[in-house]
Order: sequence, then C-alpha cells, then structure tokens
Amino acid sequence: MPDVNPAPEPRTFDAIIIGAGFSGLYQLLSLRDRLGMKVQVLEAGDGVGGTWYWNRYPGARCDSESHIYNYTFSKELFEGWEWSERYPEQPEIMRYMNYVADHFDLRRDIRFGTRVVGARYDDAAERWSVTTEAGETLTAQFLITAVGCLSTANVPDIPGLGDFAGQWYHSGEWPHEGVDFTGKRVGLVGTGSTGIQATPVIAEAAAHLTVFQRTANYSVPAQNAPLTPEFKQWVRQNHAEVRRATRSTTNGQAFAIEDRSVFDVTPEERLAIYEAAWAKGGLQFRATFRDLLLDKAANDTAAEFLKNKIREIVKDPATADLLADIDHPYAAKRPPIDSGYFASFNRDNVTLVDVRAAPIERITPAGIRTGAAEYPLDIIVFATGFDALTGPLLKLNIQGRGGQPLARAWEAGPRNYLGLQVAGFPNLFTITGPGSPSVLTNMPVAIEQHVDWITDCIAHMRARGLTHIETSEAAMDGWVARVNAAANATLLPQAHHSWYLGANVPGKPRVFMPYAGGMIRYRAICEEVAAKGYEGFTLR
Ligand code: N01
Repeated sequence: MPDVNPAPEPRTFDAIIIGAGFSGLYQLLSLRDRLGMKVQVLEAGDGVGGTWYWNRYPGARCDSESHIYNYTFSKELFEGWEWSERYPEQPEIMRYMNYVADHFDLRRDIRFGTRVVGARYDDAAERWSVTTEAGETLTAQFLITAVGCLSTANVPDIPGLGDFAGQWYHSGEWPHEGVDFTGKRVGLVGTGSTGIQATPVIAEAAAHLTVFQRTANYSVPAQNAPLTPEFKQWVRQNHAEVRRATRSTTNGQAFAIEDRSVFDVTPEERLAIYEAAWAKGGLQFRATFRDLLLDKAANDTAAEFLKNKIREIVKDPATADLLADIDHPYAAKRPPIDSGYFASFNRDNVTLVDVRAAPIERITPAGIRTGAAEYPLDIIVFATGFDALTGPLLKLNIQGRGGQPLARAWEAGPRNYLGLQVAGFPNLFTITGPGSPSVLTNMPVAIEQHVDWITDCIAHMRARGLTHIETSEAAMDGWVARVNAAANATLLPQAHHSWYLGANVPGKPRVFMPYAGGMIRYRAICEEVAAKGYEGFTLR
C-alpha cells in the first residue's frame, strides 16, 4: 500500500546554478536555451541582480563605464538597452538585470527567496544534492556557483556593537527601503571603494558625518556625466566594436594600457599625462603607463601626483596630510574612483578620524570609542568590505567526494584549477572563482568568458556521452603556482592589508587570490586547455 504521506521526492535537474546575478542569468540562458538542459537557479534574494541586489548603499555606482558594463553575447540584447550616464548607478543596473531576465524569460527557472545552505556530492548516485534553508533537497548532475566575489559582508567584530542604541548597517546588506540620514550624526567606518562613494552622498544628507579611516586610500575623480545622444547612438551602432575592444584588453575594459614606461618620458611630459588622465577620470588613470604596477619607482610617480591632488583639494592641512598618508603603491589595492570624496572634507559637517593611530576600541550605546575619544552617533555605516572570493563559496557548505568539506580542502587558502574546478568536487564549476581574473577585470567580460567555457565544456561532454569531469591535485598544483607567479610579477602583493590577499578578514589565510596575468593570457590558457581535450581534467 502506498505511504499516505510520502516524503517529497528530491527535485532533479541537469544543472543547479546558485545565484541570479550577471553570472547566474547568463549561465541559465546558455545551458537552457543553447544546450536544452533542465536547469534550476536558486537565489537568496527576491529578485535578480546578485551583488547589485544587495549593495544599495548611498552613492552605489559601478566603476566600469556603463557601455561596457553589460553583456555583449547578444547583439539584439545590447542594442535594446540604453544607459543614461557614464557610470551606471545601482538602480539603473537593477533595471538592466530585470530587462535581461524579461528579454529571455529567465524568471520561470529561478527560485527566489531560496538560500542554499548545503551542497553534497552523493558518491553512490554521482550527483549533487543541494539543500535550501527551508529544508528542501534538489539534485543535479552539475552544480555551478554564480555567487559573485564580493557578496559576503565583513562586519568587524568590534566589542559592544550589540549595545549600540542607534542603527547600524553594512553597505552590502543595505535596507531596501533606504536609510534617512536627515538630521543624524553618522559614523562611516572604512575608506575603500564603497566608503569613498558613500561619503559625499551621506555628507549631503546628514547633520554630521564622521569618517573613521584606518588606511588612507588613493582616488581618482570618476568625472561622471550624462551620456550624450551622440555617444548613445555610437554605442547602439557599435556592438561588435565594444565586444572586440573589451576582449582585447588585459582588464576587460575598453581602454588598453599604454605601451610606454614612466621613465620613457620627461617629468614634464609625465605630469601632463597624469593631468590629462585625472581630467578624463576613472580607472583609466592606471593605464597611463605599462609599468605602474610592475615597478615601484614608476608607481611612486603616480602616487606622488595623486597625493599632491589630495593636498590641493583638501583645505585643512592636517586633514589633507592624514588623507594623503597612504602606505601602499597606487592600484595595489583596487583603486577607487569618486565623485567629490576629498572635497567632502572641506564641509563643516564632515570630520576625519584616524583609527590607525587610535584604533576603535568599542562601540558604546552612544557611538564609537577609539583610543583617543568617544564619538556620539545615531547611525553607523560599515563600509568594511567583504570576505572576498572564498567567503561566498565557503558559506554554501559544499562537500565533495567522501563528504570532504570545501573548507577543509581550502584550509590553507583556495586551491583549484583555472579558478573553475577543485579536485574531489566532480561536476562543480565556480564562475569567477578565486584563481581566475574576476575582480581584477571588468566583471561582465570575465563572467561571459567563464560561462561560455563551462557551456562549451558541458556541450563537449554531452556530444560524447560523457557525464563526469573532475580536475586533479597535480593540475591544481600547477595552477596555484601560476597564480602566485602572476601576482609576484606585480606590485599587487605589496598592499599587505588588501582583500585580494584575504588580509581584511581576521584568521583568513594570506594568499593572493585572483589571477593577475590578465584576461588575454587567461582566455588563451582556457582555450588551449579545451583544445587539448580538457587537459588537466578527467572526463568520463
Ligand atoms: O571594501 P574594502 P569596499 N576598523 O575592503 C576598513 C568592489 N566595489 O566595500 O584597509 C576600521 O576595499 C578597511 O581598512 P583597511 C571593489 O572591487 C566596487 O570599499 O583594512 N576600518 C578599508 O578602508 C572594492 O575594492 C564598487 O585598513 C576597517 C575598508 O574598511 C570592493 O568592492 C563599489 C575595519 C574596507 O574597504 C570592496 O570595497 C564598491 C575595522 N575593523 C566596491 N575593517 C563599484 O564598482 C575594515 N576596515 C561601484
């Protein structure tokens, strides 16, 4: 007699994708519409957008220019969208992501409000078994993580936070209804890209803003502006050129790094080049010379120029000195771009506090207490960054063959092959995982390359009746060595407190995580691996 109340059958799929941001949407489309697979996307948020769904902090805007911060795989999709400003603001990016989801009818295969809390490789069934927070189990042949690189908030463990009488927020988990700063005393902790974007906007609204700076940072003006009708038209008519340009540069940007050395030109010429790049604005500043990230003496010239700009902008000399007291090479940490960050410190309602000299000791009910003073606050904003790259993956509690947790495999830092696969975790692909160029590039370009590679790989397997793909320890050893060598050829590891190294999260292994060899080289390596029958992987 059948059970009157049977346990629900696990729902089965060809592939489960975790995350409905840039990676997840394109991966869904590729597997479903190109390969005809049965795919389910699981998304914790109630809408598409991924990182941009959560990062709604004041001033949130992309640092890549809008016309290249989108997909280019479809001419029709590209031509059907128009950006309004040089850099897209968070709400406009959300509109774009929804446009994409509508255009390809993606929502019917996405489960929103569904947080993945575990994923286990079932050795007997040779399938992935994925558990949601609601206790449901779904199974799939392939598991693909599309969880982003900067999606696990890093709220510092400062004693007393629970006693704070006001409100506090992390930039990456911003309330959807927004935060009203009017008449409030606001404390902002952190001066990375986020803090630098948020400062001018909060300063406009708040009664007083206190910025708590531990590490001073460079920033170049974004020079944001509405796009002209002529530029919009050019973009619409030049899909192929935009796609070609972003695929021909190291960073996936539309600009190439100039093929000249800092010391090829006279000091006067160099100054003129830096001035022009400052006036133009944006991330392109770091492309002015090819050796800025390779040679400390070359980098010093850019660093000095940027520090002088801070001193020119900020009127109070003590504040200017503190802002310009930067301890790492320019662009060795991800270089922020801003809209009036340094000028904010000329306002009467903005104060800079040095928490390197006098660290934050505790949060009191009334505010933040440092070694030097107590600052009464109504609202604290933590712009303190993310448990980058590995955090979003480890949070999924992935267990591979024999129940091995990914956390154990990565105890000493992330180890994988091409940033895409880990030995002992068959049929698991990690889009823009550690060990891939990801955060060192314009993300949509890196994402499209990964999704296309994974899709081609699965198509190759299906055409040959193969069902499993797994990399090896030897392939991982070789790739980790290449990732380390690429980083060590640059000045990037010299920013010893950078999140690229995991240094911002206490106890996290210090390993330079992204592949710094550039998109062109990386793409060529991936193509060669595929051309050699997926060298470094076992397919069966
Ligand atoms: O985070 P961060 P973010 N006490 O880690 C400080 C991308 N992004 O959110 O350097 C006091 O860079 C910390 O100080 P220190 C982009 O890739 C993109 O700003 O560790 N301070 C640092 O100043 C970016 O790089 C865009 O000494 C503490 C800050 O908090 C990445 O996201 C916009 C502290 C954290 O800076 C992360 O940027 C925004 C403590 N206990 C972000 N803990 C766009 O493209 C940390 N800090 C739009």
